[in-house]
Amino acid sequence: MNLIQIPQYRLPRRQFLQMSGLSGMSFLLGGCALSVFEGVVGKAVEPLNQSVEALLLNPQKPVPEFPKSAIEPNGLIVNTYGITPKIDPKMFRLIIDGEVNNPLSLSLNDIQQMPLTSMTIRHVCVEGWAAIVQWGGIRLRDLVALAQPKANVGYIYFKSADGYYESWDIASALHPQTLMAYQKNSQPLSIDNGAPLRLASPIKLGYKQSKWVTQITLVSQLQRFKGYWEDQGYEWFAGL
Ligand SMILES: Nc1nc2c(c(=O)[nH]1)N[C@H]1C(S)=C(S)[C@@H](COP(=O)(O)O)O[C@H]1N2
Ligand SMILES: [Mo]
Repeated sequence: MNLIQIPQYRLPRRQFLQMSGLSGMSFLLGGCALSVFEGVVGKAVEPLNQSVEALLLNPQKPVPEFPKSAIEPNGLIVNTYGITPKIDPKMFRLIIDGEVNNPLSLSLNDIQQMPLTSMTIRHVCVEGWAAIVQWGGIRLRDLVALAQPKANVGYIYFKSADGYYESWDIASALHPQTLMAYQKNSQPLSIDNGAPLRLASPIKLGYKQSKWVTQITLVSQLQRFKGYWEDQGYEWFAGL
């Protein structure tokens, strides 16, 4: 393995937002602010070409979290584009496949045996609302490591039981606070919020955070279909 020291690619943008006084304001401004940011810093937020091995060996810096006292118990507004799927937790399997040496089919029990990570973060919906939520689940990076990704992996697709689909850059997917969550505010996740398993991360807008995830596919290239909202014109990277 040819390992080089990877710079923290998110840092310049965070510094920019802090310096410009825009940090924390962006979520209030909704979609327009995002396109302004795109114009100003858009290129800076695209991930550098970091190898999957380097990202697994050198975790990125975590984003500061909120204290538990900041949780807004009813803050998260259910936002589902279509019909809410009903998944029998006993029948549920999470498939991890694609460019991996060890494809996986995991039960909910398998997933809940893995180390539980809890984080209190802000969920930001592009429609102009935000909420501080606590999520509990497993780190996506631990799942990806178990599947043994091939060196050419650069992107990751998420398929959901309601037909929703998403794609992320591998650096964001392997961020230590990108979780496959099965708890919200210390309770089992509700069906409306994505049970049995959903994405949760402080580094991406709400629409990147797929609910009812049943399949995770690692790929080398971004495909023609990028995501349910992205394919209707929403920004793909959607970083916070
Ligand atoms: N499968 C699926 N995941 C989804 C969505 C959806 O419609 N289907 N909506 C997204 C949007 S736009 C947001 S803001 C969050 C909302 O999560 P919540 O419904 O748990 O509040 O889920 C995201 N994940
Ligand atoms: Mo959203």
